[in-house]
Amino acid sequence: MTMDLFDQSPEEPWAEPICEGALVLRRFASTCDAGLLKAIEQVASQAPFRHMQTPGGHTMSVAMTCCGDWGWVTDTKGYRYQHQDPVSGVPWPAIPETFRSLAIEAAAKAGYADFDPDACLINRYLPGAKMGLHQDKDESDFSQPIVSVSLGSPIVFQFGGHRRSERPQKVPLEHGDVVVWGGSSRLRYHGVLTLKSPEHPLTGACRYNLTFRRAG
Ligand code: MD3
Ligand code: FE
Repeated sequence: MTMDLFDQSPEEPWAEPICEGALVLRRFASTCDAGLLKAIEQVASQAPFRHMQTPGGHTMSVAMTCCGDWGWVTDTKGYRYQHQDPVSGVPWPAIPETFRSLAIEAAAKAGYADFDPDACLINRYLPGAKMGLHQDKDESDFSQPIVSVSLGSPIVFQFGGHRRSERPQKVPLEHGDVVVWGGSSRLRYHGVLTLKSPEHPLTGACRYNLTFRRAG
């Protein structure tokens, strides 16, 4: 194999456990990054990114869209999964095959051989966007993991405990990192610190996060 200082080939992925049940697969998505970004554009052309309202009446700084049988929505009535995009009234786009195969492969690496996501939430962070500490508990079966994929600008992820008051640990997440959150980590509080403005060659000053879930 030839190698030189200008070689742009991606690094080999490696695994880092964060805690019981949570495994980071560093750079696991870096070889399929361009295809994932193209698929995000395709989903967003049918179901555009929007800033949803929290039940408390605040507008989220993170823009979101969904694909799959179920999409996660929030408005003044609360948080829930539903089959239709509330903006257009039509069903969410299907989960692109590039998304699905990556999520299933990552879950299998972490020991979840039968993960079959029916929901994918796509978050878009521009500089200034953040996500406060919360739990993901709108899904029906907490024995199923959540698989998250980070693309574009790096951020600092906050990983807390089972109570909001527990001080979170900081985990930097970069382009291509995939995390599988299962077992006793599944209901831990988590969030994302404010995106600064580091540019990524493929996305500019933008970060996307895909989360694959079994909602129904
Ligand atoms: C830990 N998204 O969409 S992904 C979310 O980067 C969300 O956009 C963040 O939290 C983001 O709900 C974080 C990582 C993540 C996702 C789900 C988890 C971590 C998790 C569920 C349980 C524990
Ligand atoms: Fe979450």
